[in-house]
Amino acid sequence: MSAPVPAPALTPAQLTQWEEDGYLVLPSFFDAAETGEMLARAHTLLDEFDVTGHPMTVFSTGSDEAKHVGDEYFLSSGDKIRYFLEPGSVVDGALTVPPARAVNKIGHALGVLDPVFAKYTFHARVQAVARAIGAHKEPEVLQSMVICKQPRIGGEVPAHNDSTFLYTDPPSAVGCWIALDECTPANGCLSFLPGSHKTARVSSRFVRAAAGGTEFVDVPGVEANELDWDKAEGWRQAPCPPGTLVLIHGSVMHRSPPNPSERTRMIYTFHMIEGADGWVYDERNWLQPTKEMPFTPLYEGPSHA
Ligand SMILES: O=C(O)CCC(=O)C(=O)O
Repeated sequence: MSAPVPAPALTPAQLTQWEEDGYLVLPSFFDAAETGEMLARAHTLLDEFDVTGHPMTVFSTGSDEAKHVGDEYFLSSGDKIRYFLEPGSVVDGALTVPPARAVNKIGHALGVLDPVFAKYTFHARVQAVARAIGAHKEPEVLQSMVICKQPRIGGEVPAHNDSTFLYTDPPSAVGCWIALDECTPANGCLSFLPGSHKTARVSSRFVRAAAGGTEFVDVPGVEANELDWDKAEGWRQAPCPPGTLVLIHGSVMHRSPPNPSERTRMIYTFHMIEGADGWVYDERNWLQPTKEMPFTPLYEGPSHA
């Protein structure tokens, strides 16, 4: 008897939506037990956070270079599990809230180094969805992290597209964003500008500056985006329950507001780029693979976890 043919990971309607909108919301992608395991692990990591000796690196994402994170702790985090603080949690070099409440995000190799997050990053269902969208021949995983969006102090993520931050030539980034808590307009759910992946150019990229730190530089030959994306018509909120997987095209504009509410908005996210010949991820990018830990092929999984 021949083996049963597996059900397609995405329906034709979902694939059309992905192509039209540049993002796709897949509720119940992970069940309650799976999501609960990731959420519990994220809380354990927060509870284990010891601020002693921490350089007090805050994660801030303003497009103003002076405000963008770029110290050594950040730049060498691609093969580690490190804690970045909310700007609103540090005053005069000291925390104003308990350490577990001060963390903006934990990254950037969580999905490779942590067994729980590795299990779900390289899950057969994730691999099947990656095959279904067909964005990459040889997807490689990078920048895996928990984003906490803490109650009251969780900061804004301004409008951006991910290929600016995970630049390949040509652009190829895709985000896999997983809700671990209920995400609502009140606690800072994602919003998208549907279809903007077709019009937004990846005209700038976030790199290591020669003088140290980080900066945005123009991508040669690509006309700059002139639009103020925040003022564009058509932004759509994407509230979702825990267990939802949201696929994010590397060129689609998206953002999330601050979290003034009393409820945490915890998520886990990782990204993929094309690892096949013909796509270049160069040494200028802020996030660098290391000899010990090159970016991990999605269809192989880590040898480190
Ligand atoms: O979770 C958020 O609020 C922002 C995430 C995001 O922008 C990303 O993963 O590219």
